[in-house]
Amino acid sequence: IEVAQRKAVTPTSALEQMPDFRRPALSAREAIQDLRSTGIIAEFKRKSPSKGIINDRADVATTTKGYIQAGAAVLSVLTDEPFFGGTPADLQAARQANPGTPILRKDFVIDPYQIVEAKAWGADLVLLIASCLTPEEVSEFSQQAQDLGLQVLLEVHDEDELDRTLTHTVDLVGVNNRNLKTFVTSIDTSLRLVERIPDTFVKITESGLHDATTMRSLFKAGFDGFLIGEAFMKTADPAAALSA
Ligand code: IGP
Repeated sequence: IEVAQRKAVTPTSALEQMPDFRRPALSAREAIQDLRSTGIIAEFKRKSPSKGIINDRADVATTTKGYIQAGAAVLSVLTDEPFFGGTPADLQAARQANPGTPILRKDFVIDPYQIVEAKAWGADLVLLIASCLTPEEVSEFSQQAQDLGLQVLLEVHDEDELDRTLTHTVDLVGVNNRNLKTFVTSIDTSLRLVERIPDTFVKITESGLHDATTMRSLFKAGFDGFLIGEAFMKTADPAAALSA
């Protein structure tokens, strides 16, 4: 319903007229694989279904700029309002404040229109969640993203999702440590799935990451990148939490 409403107000043709639609997208793949990269994808997230309000004071421009100064390679900005309190304006503000950094539009993409939105709002990559999509949708949507110059992060939580949906038009594969039904996070999910992801994909471990020891063992297991939100956002100064 939400997407349908936005489509009625701003048709695809209007999105295509927005200035950022023409901006060449930045490569998250390269930003993460760079030898000097920390591999950290730092997320701006106000609230979540599992934790309730995480941070309702942080400013998106200040926080995301601070993340980059503290060493983040890529930014992730929630645009889902009902569950995560994010908005399109958050993504646009992060884009403006960080012209040189790849940004992920973090949302539940279920309609190709949302991929055009992502491009028009200044994103460089989009999230596709395997558990929300058919294999046909994953390949269709990732092809469309590629046509727009956007990269794709495919999120999986188990072997079956990975085997069913992985396709060559995906750039990065993220293993979500959080079970979206029970909200329980377990690093073992990442450790189990990493060897099943072919080396042609950049490998990201997502959710529930809080300490350097865990990140080191995930790096050793083969992960290139780390998607972290709550550990930073739950503090008064999220960027300072990243540098610490
Ligand atoms: C970040 P955490 O536990 O560090 O805040 O997790 C990120 O992985 C999480 O926000 C997330 C997410 C999602 C949010 C992973 N997949 C899908 C919304 C939709």
